[in-house]
Amino acid sequence: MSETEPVKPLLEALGGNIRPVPPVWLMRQAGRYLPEYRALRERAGGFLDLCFRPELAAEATLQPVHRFGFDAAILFSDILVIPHALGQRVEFESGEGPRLDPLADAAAVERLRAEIDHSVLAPVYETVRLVKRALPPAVALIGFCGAPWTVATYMVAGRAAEGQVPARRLALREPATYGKLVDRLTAGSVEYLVGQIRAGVDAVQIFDTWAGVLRPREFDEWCIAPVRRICQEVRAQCPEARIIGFPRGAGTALSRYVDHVPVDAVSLDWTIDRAFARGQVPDSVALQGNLDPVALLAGGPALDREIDYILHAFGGLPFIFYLAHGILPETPIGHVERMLRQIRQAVQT
Ligand code: 1CP
Repeated sequence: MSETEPVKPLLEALGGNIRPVPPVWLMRQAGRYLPEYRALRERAGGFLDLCFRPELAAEATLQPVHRFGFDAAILFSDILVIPHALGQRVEFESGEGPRLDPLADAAAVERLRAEIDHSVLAPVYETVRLVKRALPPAVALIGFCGAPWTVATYMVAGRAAEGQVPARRLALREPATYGKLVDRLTAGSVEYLVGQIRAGVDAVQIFDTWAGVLRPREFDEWCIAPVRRICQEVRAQCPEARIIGFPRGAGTALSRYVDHVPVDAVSLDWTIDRAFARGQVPDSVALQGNLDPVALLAGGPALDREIDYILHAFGGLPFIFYLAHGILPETPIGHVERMLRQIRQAVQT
């Protein structure tokens, strides 16, 4: 690496190198716990307006990096921009989460666009270019998409649904219709990730937030198979792509995931036993995780202890310190500062 290219600790870890101080970032690090985000959100109007206005989305992306000095920025967008780009109506009601026109049957799936509309996503790529120009050189930019199963759960139910019953019922009753939906999501996600990578993101994460509700066979067919295809097809177009998988709630299926999905790192949720996870994942795959967002919310000795456990459990491995799910809006900023101090001091002394 030349002198003009400073080391990005996050990319070092993804490349299998062990860092004395692990790189750190948080899921949903831009968000309502930050007063500057709340102010920006008010200026933007709707949530999708914020996602599709590059200057504002770039500002949201940069806010947590400027405030805390994280080792990575995550592109400010949402997994539901893909259904939007496939022609489904997507809205965000404030405080209520996403609302989509549910895909009730085969005809509704047929009515989706066959391919994503790139003009809808063009502003996201512009955000990537703006952020890249403004980021400190050692900070990596992470792009992302939702995994087909998780995105399908919102498309079929039209909202967050307990147990993801509507999507599972559709997949079981009408496998051909579900298969068609997943094929479109898979192809659209490949194009979307390639677009982000070409615009300049350093790595991408594939969020499978609802993988944990699946039976083993479903996990293999609905989580592993399409995400494997996404990774293979992205790598065919961008051989240098760095990919992080997040099969939330994979539990004992973690080893099947890392055996079959060609990821550089796997993100762990906070329910998994850390020694078990270490045993399941080969040395060639970095680990990312797995602070419980409630420990970060609680703060104090409970937070300090959790951080110590994590640093101890994943010491000596290529590892990225990460919040295992989205930061809770009521989390005090002081807890995030305390966490960073502890991670960066503990290992240096
Ligand atoms: O009111 C607001 O400002 C909207 C809250 C919000 C934010 C800040 C939503 C709505 N999305 C986002 C941004 C977002 N979403 C990011 C980028 C910002 C960052 O991380 O700093 C990312 C990576 C996501 C990804 C996302 N969206 C996921 C996967 C990760 C996860 O949370 O498991 C999922 C499931 C979504 C859907 C979604 N979008 C928004 C909400 C509230 C939800 C969850 C709905 C639910 O199931 O309850």
